[in-house]
Amino acid sequence: MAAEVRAGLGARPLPSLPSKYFYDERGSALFDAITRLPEYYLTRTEEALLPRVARDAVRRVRPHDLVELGSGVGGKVRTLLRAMAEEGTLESCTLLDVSATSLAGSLRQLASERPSLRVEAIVGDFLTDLRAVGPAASRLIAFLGSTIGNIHPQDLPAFFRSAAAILERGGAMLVGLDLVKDRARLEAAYNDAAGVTAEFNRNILRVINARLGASFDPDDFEHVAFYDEERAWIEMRLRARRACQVHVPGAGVELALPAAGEIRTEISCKYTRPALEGLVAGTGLEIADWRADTEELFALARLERA
Ligand code: AVJ
Repeated sequence: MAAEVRAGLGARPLPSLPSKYFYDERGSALFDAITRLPEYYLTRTEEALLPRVARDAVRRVRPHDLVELGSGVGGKVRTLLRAMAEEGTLESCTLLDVSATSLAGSLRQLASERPSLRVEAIVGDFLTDLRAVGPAASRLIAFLGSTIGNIHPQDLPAFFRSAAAILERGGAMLVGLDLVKDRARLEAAYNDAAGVTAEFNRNILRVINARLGASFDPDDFEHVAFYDEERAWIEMRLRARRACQVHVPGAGVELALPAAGEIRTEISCKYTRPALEGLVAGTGLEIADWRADTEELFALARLERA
């Protein structure tokens, strides 16, 4: 963490922080509140698509093993497990998430709901720690909720290759993707009227304070979120309301920000089917199914191991 924060805050012209550090206990609760906001169409649209897509994927792959990447606090894993149980294929499940707290909660819930299920939890980063997931003959990976949006498109082919490496032939990954759409709709989802996203954004500074002894005052920072149409991503930043000098002793960093100086805290990439096809090509995976809602707000893609 110290090395990542040092590299991020040292970047010029735009210092940044890795978005995975939003998710301490408070950050995970704030994100959970975001998923229920009227402006945030992503979660409810995906949840409406998932039962059918899950059933079709399970019938096609017949997975004994489910791996959920970035599982968070949601109930999506239960929809997938139910589909596997109904088809009689369910044996084991691995959850991988950066938040030990939300993993503990999911584990407790799964243990009480499915006492015979073999469950494993890995505290880790899906970009670097997929090798910690052991082999399985017939596996479905779930990478839902548009979490893929946090991966820089440049890094996606390597990520797809590492996912292909934990799948046998016929295994598959279900990916939830937020789709390119009009700017107003996208920007509203990241600038909610109740200010929950702003509080979520500022929470990353509290996490850096708590874990690296930093001296950020979250009240000194204003929430910024805008759609970069050329890169097809929402970018979130924190903008200093006044000049500030921040110490981050745990990372050996001194950060001087001028008034209105910005820190990038997240990218959230928006996709089209052709854009995804271009990034999947040659990685050992291929798009086997693509399902979107009628408004084409969100899609679930099934990528199969070729
Ligand atoms: C959890 C990465 C899917 O990008 O929409 C929500 C995080 N950031 N509001 C997203 C987020 C601001 C979210 N993901």
